[in-house]
Amino acid sequence: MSFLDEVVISVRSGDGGRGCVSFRREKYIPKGGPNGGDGGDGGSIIIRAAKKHYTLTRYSSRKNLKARNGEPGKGKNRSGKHGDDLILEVPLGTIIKDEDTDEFLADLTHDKQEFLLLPGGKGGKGNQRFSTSKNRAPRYAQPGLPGQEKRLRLSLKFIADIGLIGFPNSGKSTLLSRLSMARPKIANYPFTTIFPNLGVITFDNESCLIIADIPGLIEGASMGRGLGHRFLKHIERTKLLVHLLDITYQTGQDTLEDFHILRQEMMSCNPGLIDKPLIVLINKMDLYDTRHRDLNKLKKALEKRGIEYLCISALTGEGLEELKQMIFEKQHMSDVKACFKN
Ligand SMILES: Nc1nc2c(ncn2[C@@H]2O[C@H](COP(=O)(O)OP(=O)(O)OP(=O)(O)O)[C@@H](O)[C@H]2O)c(=O)[nH]1
Ligand SMILES: [Mg+2]
Repeated sequence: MSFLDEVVISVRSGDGGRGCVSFRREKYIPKGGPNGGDGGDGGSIIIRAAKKHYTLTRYSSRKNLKARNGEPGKGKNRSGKHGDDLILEVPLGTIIKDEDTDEFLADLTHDKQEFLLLPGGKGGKGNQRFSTSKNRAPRYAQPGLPGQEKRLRLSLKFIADIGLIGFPNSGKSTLLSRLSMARPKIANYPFTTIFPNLGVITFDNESCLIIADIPGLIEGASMGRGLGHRFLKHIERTKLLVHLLDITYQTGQDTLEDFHILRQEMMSCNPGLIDKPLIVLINKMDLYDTRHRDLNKLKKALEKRGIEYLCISALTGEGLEELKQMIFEKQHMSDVKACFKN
């Protein structure tokens, strides 16, 4: 699987077709009037968001893209054909900027949302259009206008409702696979997930929320350690963060300290993340041994800070119905998108 969330491409809209210079030539009409048709307009460059895509990988080898030129006008007042538009499909959450000026152009957040990036060049007028009472036989027509070019930077920031975060191996992908139909890779070693995954949680088959699983974060992520903070941008637009803690985690520190370390890393990368509503999940409870005193300390500390938490096992499913209920209640009903199956 390949994943690409940032790419620079060059686009060019189509040239307008030339107008035609032509005169009627018919038997018994010696001096026919002008009948040169107009050139067709060049194709435009249009960007369209499509929910079937979730990476920009399709542009990894298509870096120079051009819409079709308009065809020249023809005799007998026939206009040239318009050039076909070039429609560039991108995943929801793609932000488009002019690479050379850094000007913001568009942020496509809804399925089928379109943005006209570069209009095609207008086709030139044929000589029939220039016929006047003084000049009944104009010998000129307009050239078509050229298309326009731009270098674009496409950057993807997922549109997800819920972001899963936690240390590597804490069970994020396992949880995603339990809550949705997504089948991310799961394994008992850190950094199994190297690219973000998306899944959809449905509630009674009527509404749904999009959940994003990102690669595990470690201490120093803000300085580029591990896979760094590169993928944190994919949870910037979420409304709720779900932070997984592994109750069996052995680092020499306690689980609570691990929690603070990651909060600190997130703070360094993007302070806005810290203000998002949060649910903490104490995961792998099926492995919990009552001799671990960590749990009570952890629960008390979270309670003291007013942080909502749940003890779960992503593996056995313990606590997951409660989690779904909690997520559902946390989202305002108006935020829960209707997700009609079709
Ligand atoms: N016993 C038990 N094992 C779990 C539980 N949740 C996850 N695991 C196991 O923990 C390991 C890591 O799970 P992943 O879901 O890949 O963890 P992750 O957080 O996505 O890890 P990275 O992608 O590396 O960040 C796997 O072997 C899972 O089977 C749980 O609740 N109980
Ligand atoms: Mg994972």
